[in-house]
Amino acid sequence: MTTTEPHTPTAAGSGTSASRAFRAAARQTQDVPAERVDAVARAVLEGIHQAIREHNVTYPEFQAAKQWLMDVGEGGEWPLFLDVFVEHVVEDVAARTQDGTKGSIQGPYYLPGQVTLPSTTALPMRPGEQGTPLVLAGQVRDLDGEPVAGAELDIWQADADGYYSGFAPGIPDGNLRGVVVSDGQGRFEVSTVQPAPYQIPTDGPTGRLIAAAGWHAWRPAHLHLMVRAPGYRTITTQLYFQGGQWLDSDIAEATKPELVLDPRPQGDGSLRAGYDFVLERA
Ligand code: MBD
Ligand code: FE
Repeated sequence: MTTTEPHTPTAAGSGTSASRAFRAAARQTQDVPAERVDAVARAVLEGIHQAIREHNVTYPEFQAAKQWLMDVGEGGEWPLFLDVFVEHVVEDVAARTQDGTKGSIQGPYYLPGQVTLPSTTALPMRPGEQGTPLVLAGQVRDLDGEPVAGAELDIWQADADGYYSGFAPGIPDGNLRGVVVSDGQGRFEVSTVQPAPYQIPTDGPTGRLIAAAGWHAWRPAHLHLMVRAPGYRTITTQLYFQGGQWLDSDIAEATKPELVLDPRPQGDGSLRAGYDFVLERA
């Protein structure tokens, strides 16, 4: 990182971290058959050709685009860019064959291997962690309504400033991340803080595109979760907050009405939200 202010996150810093996390993740490498590469790569290129013809793209514009694409790679922002602007469509396609709780995009800031926590617990937090205290409580069930005991809720979220541990400097590793295990009745109760909306870093190439196009750079406040249990299909999803800013204009187009929490003030300044997860058999 080149910043002289160690506590100010930079696009280059979080982009580099997100690229490193993506490369480190164990994931399916697939030998994609030539027919499929041909069909999909051809369609992508045809889409680009079509846009050039339709909008009379000039040589200077082509060279500017080339420069920008190089900057995205050098800034490590491909995970950010693709997850913000493309992943929601991949998720839509996957959702066609998915039952139970709705999924949403994973995004660039998941880190595996977080601390395992009991069913009633608090996410790891700094002393005096800023933000409105929030409790998320509910039950994991299968499609027949039977409780799923020992399900893992792998939770990660931004803090009250909208920053993720592991990607922004100055936040302890594992902050606001943890794997909560449901009890014998599939129940869980997790104490955390209300996350802030997330702003795409404005100082990197993705942010420059957003500004150049006159778009806003925001995702509504959200919690990320993977819910998994042996024999069940893992759900990767996000939960949002009723009435939250940007809920109807998420730049990543990853909200769904079924995924919106309705947290109730508890009279002591804290919020409590209920949410039940439904898993389908693998
Ligand atoms: C995020 O926090 C996020 O969830 C997604 C999908 C993209 C960028 C930042
Ligand atoms: Fe996020």
